[in-house]
Amino acid sequence: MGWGAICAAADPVLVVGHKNPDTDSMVSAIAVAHLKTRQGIPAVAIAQGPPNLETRFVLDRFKLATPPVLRSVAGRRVILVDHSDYPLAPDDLTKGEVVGLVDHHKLGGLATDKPIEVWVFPVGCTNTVVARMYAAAGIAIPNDIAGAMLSAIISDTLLFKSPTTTQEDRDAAARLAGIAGIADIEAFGLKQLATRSEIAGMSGADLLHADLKTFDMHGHKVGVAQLELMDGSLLAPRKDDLLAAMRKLKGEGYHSILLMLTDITRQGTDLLVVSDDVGIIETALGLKSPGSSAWLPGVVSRKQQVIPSLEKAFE
Ligand SMILES: [Mn+2]
Repeated sequence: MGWGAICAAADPVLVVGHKNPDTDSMVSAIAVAHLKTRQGIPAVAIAQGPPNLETRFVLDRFKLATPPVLRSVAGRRVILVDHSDYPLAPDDLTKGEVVGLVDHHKLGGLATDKPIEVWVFPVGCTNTVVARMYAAAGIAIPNDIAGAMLSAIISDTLLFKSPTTTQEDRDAAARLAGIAGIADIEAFGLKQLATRSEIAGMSGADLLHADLKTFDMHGHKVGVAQLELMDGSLLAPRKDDLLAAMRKLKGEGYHSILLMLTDITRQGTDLLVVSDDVGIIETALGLKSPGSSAWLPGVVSRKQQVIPSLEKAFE
């Protein structure tokens, strides 16, 4: 083993969430890094981008340090959180060594040379899985991390309204709120989710890129972005602006760009589509009115209600 390898082995494990990090990705990286370090495996949280407005609110509220932006993991041991798809992972992930996975999404094609620690459960939030890891390890969750983990569950489940929500998410949230001293989860959650509506001053491109995930669907590059607002009508005047940003992004080799404008209060999504083949999107999602925009009642989850249908349609 050369010096490089010896030094790399002594470096802390990097814990990283997906590109365009959201609150769940950032906080699960922080919480898993803390747990691993407590278990005698030095680990640090990193991120593939800066925090969004909601995550900024959460990190400030619980006085947690912002994970540094680090997009290269070559030569490092890595724990992936909140994703296992290569397009969402650091670009040079295959030059590092994945030693763990903590997630609540479909498996995204991750391959490893050695056995790894895997914690993947079909629950509403990665931090619900992290809560399970702390319980299994018999390690207490610090107050500040518990508060942020509660926020991540609120974020991913849209305050328990998303169809991805499970009883375990609710139970974990209640326990975490107790540790963090949050008496009224509903009031706290509404205040947190309101930060998503701070769209004034953001350009169409900023809004599109705020929560954009890129997928490889059977050889087709498909981008699905989502904006979740308490009042979706705030975005109505921005549609032309958003469509222009989507057309521009599509020029970067995409087959389709979808933008979900999700209205948390009305529980539905206004879907904007720019595609080489609008027909395939319409068929996949059962859109009735052809065109660049359609209202999808009851659709609020990208992961559960949009991605699987798209994957199937592209097969
Ligand atoms: Mn998540």
